[in-house]
Amino acid sequence: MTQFLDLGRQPLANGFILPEYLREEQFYNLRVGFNQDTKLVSILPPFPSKEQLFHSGYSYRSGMSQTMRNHFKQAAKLFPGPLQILEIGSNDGTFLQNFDPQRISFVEPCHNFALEMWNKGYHGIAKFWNDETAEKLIEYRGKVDVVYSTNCMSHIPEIVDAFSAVKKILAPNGVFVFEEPSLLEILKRVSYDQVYDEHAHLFSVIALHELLSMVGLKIFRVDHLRNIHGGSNRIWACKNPSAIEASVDAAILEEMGQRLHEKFCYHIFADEVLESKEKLRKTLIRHKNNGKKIISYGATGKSAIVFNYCGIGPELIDYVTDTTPEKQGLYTPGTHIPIIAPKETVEADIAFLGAWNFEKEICENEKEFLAKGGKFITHVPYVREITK
Ligand code: JHZ
Repeated sequence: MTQFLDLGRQPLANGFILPEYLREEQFYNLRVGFNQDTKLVSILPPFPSKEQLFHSGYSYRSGMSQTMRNHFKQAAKLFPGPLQILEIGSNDGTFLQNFDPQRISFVEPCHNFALEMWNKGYHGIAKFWNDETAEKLIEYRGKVDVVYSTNCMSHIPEIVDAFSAVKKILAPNGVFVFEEPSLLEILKRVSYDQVYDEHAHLFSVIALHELLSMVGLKIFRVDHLRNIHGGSNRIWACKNPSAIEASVDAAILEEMGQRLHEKFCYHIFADEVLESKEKLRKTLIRHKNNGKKIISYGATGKSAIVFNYCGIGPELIDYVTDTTPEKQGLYTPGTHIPIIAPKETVEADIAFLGAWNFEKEICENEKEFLAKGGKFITHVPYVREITK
């Protein structure tokens, strides 16, 4: 592994915290490396354990935006008819709820979410995804036609074992479909805040091709989801594809064209990250010195990384708004900015877009703020101001 990026001392990205627990807050050093053999980009140990990250107090809900609710509704249409589906990492059930409980089961390590799904009549296990969990599910419900997973595989450090367990639970003609942020898009957009403790890996199609082959799965289709979480890939893989679609070679060739298989390109990225940090800090400080009131929009895991890496705290940002009830009343990890429920309209001169991946939806909802001269600031794909 070659280290190419050091994002410094970081708290748990989703470690929203109460003031009385600030002394117990945990930190680690967030470093990222490139594996020359597999071409995989991963965070470097030591990092927090999966039990520290995913537990019954986990507060991220995938259904908190219209964009994702619509996305999962559309995605569910990909699997019509009587197919038996397993969703790995079902979170708050935004995808799963589009199906009859007879057709779908789930694996979700956060008990708070598993409980919600059980209460709605869905079958599933509140465990981490691994070989043992796959065995248990096979015992209860047999093999499945589809394994679907979004923003979960990249969260599993033992990724080859996770893929191998997927292969085990797939019926002979079963299909594995999973969505993850695209490493190519992360590099293009300098969205370094997609790197954090929960994201053990950032996947290129090149690396996925390699890793899935190791367990006997082949990619036969790649969909680019340009507007999902800053640009994601939906990967389709199975044991014996009858045909490989042109999208697979096209994706790999595009990534090779951008040199994602060579460590050099990651060093360039690291320089761009540093530049982004300096520009963002300067921009916010300039506005603050000019007497502007700045808040942040969306208490995201991503903004935890930006704030801690760039040294942005309560001296610059008055508060953060977030629609997730579980996050309101807490403080941002590491930087301790209060999180509150959103107001009717943004009450500030400037709002940093913590949830920049929902820029379109947020600008649409906050037309009044923009019309009154309010500005959003984001660092993706470069530090810029969004005005009316
Ligand atoms: P959002 C999480 O990352 C964690 P985060 C995780 N590791 C992962 O992989 C990705 O998701 C997929 C709020 N919001 O999706 C809701 C508003 O307040 O960017 C959410 O708390 N107002 C599993 O945390 C947050 O912003 C709004 O209008 O970086 C968005 O979080 C909208 C649209 C959202 O994920």
